[in-house]
Amino acid sequence: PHNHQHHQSGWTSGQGTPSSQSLSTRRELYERDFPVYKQPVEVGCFSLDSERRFFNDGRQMRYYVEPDRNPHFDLRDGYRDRFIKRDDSVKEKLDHILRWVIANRSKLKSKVPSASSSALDVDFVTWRGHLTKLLTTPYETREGWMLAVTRFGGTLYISEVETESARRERENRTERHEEMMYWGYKFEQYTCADTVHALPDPGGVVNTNEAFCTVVQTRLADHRLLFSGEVDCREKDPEAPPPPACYVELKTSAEICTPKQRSNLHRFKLLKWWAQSFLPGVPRVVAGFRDHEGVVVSVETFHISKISHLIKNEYNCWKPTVCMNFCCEFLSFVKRIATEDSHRVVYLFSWEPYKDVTYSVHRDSQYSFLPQWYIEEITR
Ligand code: 0WD
Ligand code: CA
Repeated sequence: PHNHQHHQSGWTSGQGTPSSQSLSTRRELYERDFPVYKQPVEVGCFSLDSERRFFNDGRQMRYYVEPDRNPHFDLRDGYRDRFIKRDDSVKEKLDHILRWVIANRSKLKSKVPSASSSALDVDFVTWRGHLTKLLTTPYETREGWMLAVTRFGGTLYISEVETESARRERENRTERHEEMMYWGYKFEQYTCADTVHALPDPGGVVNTNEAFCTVVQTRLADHRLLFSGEVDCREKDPEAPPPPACYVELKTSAEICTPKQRSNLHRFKLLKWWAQSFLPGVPRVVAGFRDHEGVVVSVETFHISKISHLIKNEYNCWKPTVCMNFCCEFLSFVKRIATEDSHRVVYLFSWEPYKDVTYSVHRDSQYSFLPQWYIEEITR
């Protein structure tokens, strides 16, 4: 019974010409069988400390401590006096991932003897968060994106560029919004311990410079992917499965009081939660539901593998297969467009809601993002 649109591509051609210079994001074009997505394998991890220094190890890993089903966590506590906020005007681009690659390149080296020394044996290197944005694009109606792509040594590097409107929003956040951004981190502090045997310390300082990131390898159809994502914590049970299956993603969300609110959680928030955790193979999200005063009043676990069933009864709901097929087509589009292999060239892919994905090409521009130290190290 599936599906007459199987071979219809999202590539459009201007004025009937056969060249395909843009990519449609219309949902109907991507409703077909789920593409092959190999089980993600953790190939390494790294940590960023309280001063945002990189370490090629898991020192910032934290351990999940199951809270009471109905806790009373005050998420506003410490916002004024025990909060050190990362400077989000500093754009780190792919730098941390590239440092990891340099430190671990033997794990990624091409097995083809004739390949150049910079060959990595993957097609794409990026942040998990950038892939999440691609997965949710067919359903996004508010925020566009810009992704810079450079082909270097045969590998395509994808790094986000902040849009004008995202910059405006960041520079004009209300005091309320600033505080609510803290709430998510505070919830982590209530539910995470620094060691297997310790307990959470809600009296400590929240420092958003600190991060533990997993690096995973997987394949989406014929696209070999290497990406990194920040992981909140892991199960502390020594019998827990190996990473990424022991990882837990933490979220906060507004308390649910009506069926309409539950429906909206399914239709909008679960899309983002599913996409973010499905990509690296994180099996569950623990959500803290908070009231308007920032007090967590209930906690619920969402298993990623069950989310597609949860949403099936929602009217006009998102579909995982549309997300994955769109991402896959976008990566094919990138491979087809970004052909010149040079660290000096950036192909800038741009998208606004209700429009097609378009691109422009930039040589030796402000958009170049592969650092000189990386070019030198990897071509050695
Ligand atoms: O340069 C950039 N434009 C970005 C850099 C955008 C997004 C992330 N990053 C970097 C940062 O170095 C950060 O350490 O990525 C790291 C996290 O990467 P990710 O896992 O690929 O990002 P994402 O899945 O969007 O976010 C995961 C978590 C968030 O948790 P919630 O529950 O809110 O989704 O990482 C945090 C946040 O806690 N986070 C960030 N941390 C630092 N910088 C950023 C950011 N820009 N965005 C989200
Ligand atoms: Ca989180």
